[in-house]
Amino acid sequence: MLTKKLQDAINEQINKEFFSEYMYLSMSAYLESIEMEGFANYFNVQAQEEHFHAMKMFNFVHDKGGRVILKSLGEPKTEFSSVLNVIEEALEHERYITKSINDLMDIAIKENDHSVKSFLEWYVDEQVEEEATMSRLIAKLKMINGEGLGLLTIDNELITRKFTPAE
Ligand code: OFO
Repeated sequence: MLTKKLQDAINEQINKEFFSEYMYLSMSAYLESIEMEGFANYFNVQAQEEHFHAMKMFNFVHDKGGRVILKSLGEPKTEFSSVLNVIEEALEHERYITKSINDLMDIAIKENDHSVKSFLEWYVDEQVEEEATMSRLIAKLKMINGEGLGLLTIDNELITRKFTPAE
């Protein structure tokens, strides 16, 4: 069983993970609109990862005999000023999600629920990866001033990214 407090907090996090999916799809759509096919693919895969994050929690709540309550998703931003601007906003979002996962872990610790703590470890580790990936992309984009042949080269590299569910 989950305490009401933990169940509510996990449901909030499920909503944030689904919103992340929606937000990254919106970024992907913007990138398609400016012919950045590789970056669009990158965020399409990112959206699939967020769906996986949300569903992993969704299934966990059920495994614990809890109740998932889905809420409405906010409207994602649709316009950006550049590819670099997209990635910077994505990194800012991932930092917000990291804080949210940490806050959730704090509740699990206070409620002394070891199974939730163990479950959330995966998300704690995943957030390190999420932030690192975005930071590296930002660094590369800054090296090439976010434009020209360098931008096309990175765009070409990102076209091969595929979704591989991590356990
Ligand atoms: Fe689910 O990690 Fe990104 O938001």
